Amino acid sequence: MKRIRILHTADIHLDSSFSTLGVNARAGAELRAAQRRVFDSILERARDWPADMVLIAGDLFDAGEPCDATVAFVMEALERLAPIPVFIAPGDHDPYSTYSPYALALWPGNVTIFKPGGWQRWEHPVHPLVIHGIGCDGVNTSGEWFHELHVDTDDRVHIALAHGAERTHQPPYDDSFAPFDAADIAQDNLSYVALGHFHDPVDATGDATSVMRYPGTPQGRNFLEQGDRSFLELVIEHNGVGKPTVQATAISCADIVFERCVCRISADQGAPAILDDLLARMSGDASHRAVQVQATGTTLPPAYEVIEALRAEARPHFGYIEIIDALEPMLNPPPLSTQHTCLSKLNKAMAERIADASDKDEAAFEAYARDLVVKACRSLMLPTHDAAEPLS
Ligand SMILES: [Mn+2]
Repeated sequence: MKRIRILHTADIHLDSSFSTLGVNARAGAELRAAQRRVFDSILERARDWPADMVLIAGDLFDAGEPCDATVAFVMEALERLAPIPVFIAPGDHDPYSTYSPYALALWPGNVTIFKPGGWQRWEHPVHPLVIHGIGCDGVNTSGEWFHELHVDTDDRVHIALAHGAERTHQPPYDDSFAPFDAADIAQDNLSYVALGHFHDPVDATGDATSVMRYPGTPQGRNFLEQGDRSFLELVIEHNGVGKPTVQATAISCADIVFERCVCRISADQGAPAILDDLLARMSGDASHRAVQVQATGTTLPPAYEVIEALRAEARPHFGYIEIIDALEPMLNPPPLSTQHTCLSKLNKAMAERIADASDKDEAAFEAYARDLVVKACRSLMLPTHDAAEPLS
């Protein structure tokens, strides 16, 4: 019985800009550092397990021409892994082109980079094992190469490595680069297809005769990539007769976990208490959480100030935090609604404007204007106004 251990990862997207998150430079640098830590930890696991080989199914880099320091970081990390062989099939974000780092002659001897333009094969010098791989060229987006692999009918274990979108598992928010059907590549003597492109883990095997998996991105990059992330550990067992068995296990590895939560804001509960509540609700260490908080409740001064204070106080505790102001305007805040004062008349007029607003943004803007005036009147100009006798 021959047992082969393979580590399969993809879509690491080193050097992402994180610009769509709207993060500042410091947070962006921290998230990029997290991507590197995750990459290092995956290779450390490959060394300790130990894996017989590592497969990287594309989008190792976020762009075709990553910065030199990142390329050097990857080359050094992979060299430390020697003699464990590493196979890379460049993806649509980091295609194999003239100016790509993949075209450099500096890659360590244990690294094989598959080129575009046809399937290449790597035959193990000792074991009955063949790796078939192909890279993206940055131009061809058809996925036609998934039809073009022909695997020998022999007693060796055959594995394919490529980047593209299996049609039946295409998520609605992802682009459909290099679309193909599992049946296009599946064949009797192909044990495993190591795929990359989808950022959530996907088992695309379906009815196919070959096992096909996407490990997903090992480090989330935005709030569509929430929760823990993983890479795959594969154990392929082969006794030389019949089809080898493939067992795939997802191993958690995200350094910073993205998650969303809802937090009810009330002015009588100050920012420190809301922050304590938020920290208690985190599933892990807050400094390794990127959190998007939906702040709900009804606005009445000083609720805006609570959100502002919460933003400032929460920032040092979290890997990254954004607080979305989803407060609803309060049309008739007490005690204005029951009074007969200039301020209550102004509130009534503004409440009509808020109610008549054409959209949510305009309503929020009118409510904010109303709240500023109410607050200014109460704190500066008319300190006793709210104490006026209610209408009977
Ligand atoms: Mn991709």
